Amino acid sequence: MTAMPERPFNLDGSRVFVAGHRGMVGAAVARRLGREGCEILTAGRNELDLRRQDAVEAWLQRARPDVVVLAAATVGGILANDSRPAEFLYDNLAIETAVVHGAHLAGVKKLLFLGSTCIYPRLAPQPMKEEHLLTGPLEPTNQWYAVAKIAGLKLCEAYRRQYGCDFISAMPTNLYGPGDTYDARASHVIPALILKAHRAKLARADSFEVWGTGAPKREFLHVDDLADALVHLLVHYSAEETVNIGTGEEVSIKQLAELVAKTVGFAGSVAFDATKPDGSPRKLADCAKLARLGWRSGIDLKSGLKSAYDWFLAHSEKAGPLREGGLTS
Ligand code: GFB
Repeated sequence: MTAMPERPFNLDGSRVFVAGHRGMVGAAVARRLGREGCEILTAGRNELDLRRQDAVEAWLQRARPDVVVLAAATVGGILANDSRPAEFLYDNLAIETAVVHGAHLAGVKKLLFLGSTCIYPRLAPQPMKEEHLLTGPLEPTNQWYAVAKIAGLKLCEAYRRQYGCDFISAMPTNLYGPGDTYDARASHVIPALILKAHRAKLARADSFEVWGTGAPKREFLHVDDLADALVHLLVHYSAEETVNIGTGEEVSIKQLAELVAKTVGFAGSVAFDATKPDGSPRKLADCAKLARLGWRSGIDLKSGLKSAYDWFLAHSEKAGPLREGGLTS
């Protein structure tokens, strides 16, 4: 069953706290909310550490938002997840407990928590439905992040059940777009491959490196599409169960690498490094529930990659071929 509220939630004139507004997702949400006639509240890292319960509670009591979009998180690609387990678990748990509990105490009317489709079992049936949560073991490379995100969505369920809070959660598939983090080691696959293909083009190299076997399949959602879906859910969804957000389309990492090479204008080949992990074999989200709620993705991968590369080029003075680190938002 798809639970639509009796009346849509009215964002017009409301005060919306976007937690994590400097990240790719938070920034896209703030851009999209700019069209809704609401007042957007933000707090920079130097002003508020979202992992500190007391500080978060005090800030929320002062700011009194009507709505909270919890887009703040410690995130990264497969290697960052695998090599920084304590940060991925602790930071995300601490942010969630501080913000969800603080929002309850401050009388927030609606809260939207963001997770990831890595909450589903590694070998979940494909496409993965919301009901597949907690039906099998997690993918080991991102189990820490997944456990934290499962705790976050359960917090929303628990506060709804015990205190009647209108707290909802959404699980987007792999994201990309303007404002992404570009770092050859720490970022997700799309920004990493854009960076590597771009550097290979500038260096006139024969190939660029792609981790793993190229066989895993992924579904990619442009962050502006995500932001649009989130606003739709804020207005039209009110129930315990989480909601998947995706495009319904998947590509292999090999196909993705070729598409990135084409987008960047790199004519060489790709070199697979099979010593790096593949991670989940497939992660396709079943978005039938979101479709029943009246939302579908509108940005295809080809045009989305172009907009991501355009953003990268506009911000890439720091990401030349000789630089080891990357470009972070
Ligand atoms: O985007 P990614 O790091 O995340 O990797 P996951 C996706 C696939 O791309 C994996 C391959 O099979 C990688 O081995 N890949 C190929 C690369 N070349 C590269 C590269 O240069 N960099 C990266 N990063 N990958 C993450 C989770 O899993 O997905 C997070 O670890 C989160 O917790 C996020 O859920 C959405 O899809 O494997």
